[in-house]
Amino acid sequence: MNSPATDAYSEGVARSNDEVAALFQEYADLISITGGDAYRTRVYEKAARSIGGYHADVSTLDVKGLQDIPNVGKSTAEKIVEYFRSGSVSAVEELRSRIPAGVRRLTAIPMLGPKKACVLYEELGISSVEELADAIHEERLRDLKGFGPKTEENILHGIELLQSSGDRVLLDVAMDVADDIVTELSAITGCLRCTYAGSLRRFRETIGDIDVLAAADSSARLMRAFTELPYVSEVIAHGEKKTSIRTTKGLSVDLRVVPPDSWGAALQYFTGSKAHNIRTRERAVHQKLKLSEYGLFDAESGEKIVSETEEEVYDRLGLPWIPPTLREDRGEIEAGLKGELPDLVEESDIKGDLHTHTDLTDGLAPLEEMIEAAASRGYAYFAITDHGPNLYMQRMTDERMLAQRERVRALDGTFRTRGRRGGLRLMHGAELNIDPEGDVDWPADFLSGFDLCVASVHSHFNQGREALTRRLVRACENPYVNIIGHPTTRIIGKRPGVDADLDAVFAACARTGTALEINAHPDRLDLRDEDVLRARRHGVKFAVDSDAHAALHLANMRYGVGTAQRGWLTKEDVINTWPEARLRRFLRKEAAGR
Ligand code: DGT
Ligand code: CA
Ligand code: CA
Ligand code: ZN
Repeated sequence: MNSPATDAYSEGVARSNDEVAALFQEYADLISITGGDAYRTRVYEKAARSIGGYHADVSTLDVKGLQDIPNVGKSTAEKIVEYFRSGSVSAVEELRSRIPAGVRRLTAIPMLGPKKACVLYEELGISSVEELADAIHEERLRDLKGFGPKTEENILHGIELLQSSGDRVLLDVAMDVADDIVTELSAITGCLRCTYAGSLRRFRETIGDIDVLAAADSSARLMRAFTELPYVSEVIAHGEKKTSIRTTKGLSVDLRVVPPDSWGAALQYFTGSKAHNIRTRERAVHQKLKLSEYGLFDAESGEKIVSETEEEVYDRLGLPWIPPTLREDRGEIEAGLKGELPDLVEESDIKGDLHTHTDLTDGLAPLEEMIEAAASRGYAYFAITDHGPNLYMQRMTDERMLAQRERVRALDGTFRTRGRRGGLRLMHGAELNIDPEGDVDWPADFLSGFDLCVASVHSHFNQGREALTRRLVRACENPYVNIIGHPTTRIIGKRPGVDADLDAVFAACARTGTALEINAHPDRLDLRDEDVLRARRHGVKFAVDSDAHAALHLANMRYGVGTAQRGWLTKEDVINTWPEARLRRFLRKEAAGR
């Protein structure tokens, strides 16, 4: 396993171990607050202390290795593995969900544990973040036992962190709800059109609220159906033009119903972004038009101009139709005027997935099931890239990897797919772990046997900018590393990306013929849109991958493609839209420097 003595006191160790220690301390608190067994509370408190003080990075250990830590038993070890795999522990989440809403609102603050939250709730009646901020400013916390000026400062910092991420939800969470609402409303008699607009249609990585738009001659029926959806917990506003609800999960949804002849203008308006709309409205003014949520009008006569489609609206403004994922005022208006909008990559262009896992390591599905799912998506090729031996818990060996390769070779071409006449083409790869020095799991002679290698950072996120940059650049320089997986390792709303000189990494990718991944997992979307835009200017190629750990996850590809579009990428930029022969040439890395 990967815990050489040199790692022992690096910042990375401290950080992973502290994270886990804090989590188990919280778990212990939660057990005690929810009236759990005092013995279990002590078990997790002791585990928290041992982990905080342990010499090796817990994120690099497997269940067995973790049990070598004093006070860590099998079930604690499994929770640690779960944490590093998924970013959370279901048992902890379950208890979190059982404490009073007031306390829960407070524990959303990153620096505030449930014990302190309970004290604040019970002693001062504080049940919201705003009330807490007020109480701190009024210095009302200082009299409480266990609170001092330092605690106040920590909490204020936590409130800042919380407010910067806001009440937003991940793209896939909003998408699932929106897809369902659109399906339900579309089935109502009189509904002529229905779709989601807003940030969701633009595929932003997080969503503030869902904006659904429908066209109908009369809105009453639609509005009623909307408020009667089974997961509506509250009707915030109920009107003829607009109705707002909150779902049981706390998500707000606006439904607007417009007459069919203003569908195009309304869709354009409510898709946004606000910044893009300000620009389109300026264009409208120039054309003596008025563009608003109510439609497109002649500015002088006030006469409504029929605008059944967005194309008509943009055309009136002297622009080609602009794809929603570009509507952020990042140069799309200028590009549109010059006829230079990119021909964006689309999900249907994707010929295969180049980063996926099976149950040989931490995936849930057997090899055949993953391949079957890939074939049913109509892919032409598909890569299996289980973890190498250097990553915690993976139990990978040379023999296991080679045995998998034989199975992959035997199944090559045997699954029928829309994408390729001779059946789905399989590639055998690996996801290597980039260690703190930038080295990967195997020596060259073993690596040369893979069709492709993804290499990713999975620990030691806090090495410092220079070390992290060198580490990623060294990985690019490895002739067997084809794709840098989830390049910044961020987890949206939970873990910031590593502090590396990304421009140096992008330049190294371009120079060495190494692709950057756009990891399509909605928790990651890494690289993010803005970094994609920057990397693209370096001439980097990209791989949009699901990093699926189960067959269902292959469908996350849509979020990766959305992110690629937000980074202005075309088919040419994305290696897994290329025909197999061209992809294989790229994977040989020979042409690097061309
Ligand atoms: P979100 O909900 O925070 O994820 O982001 P959006 O973009 O969905 O924003 P939202 O829900 O406030 O509004 C939906 C769209 O409506 C927005 O993208 C553009 C349009 N819109 C809203 N308010 C304004 C405004 O004050 N001016 C203009 N021009 N457009 C607006
Ligand atoms: Ca919205
Ligand atoms: Ca809205
Ligand atoms: Zn992976």
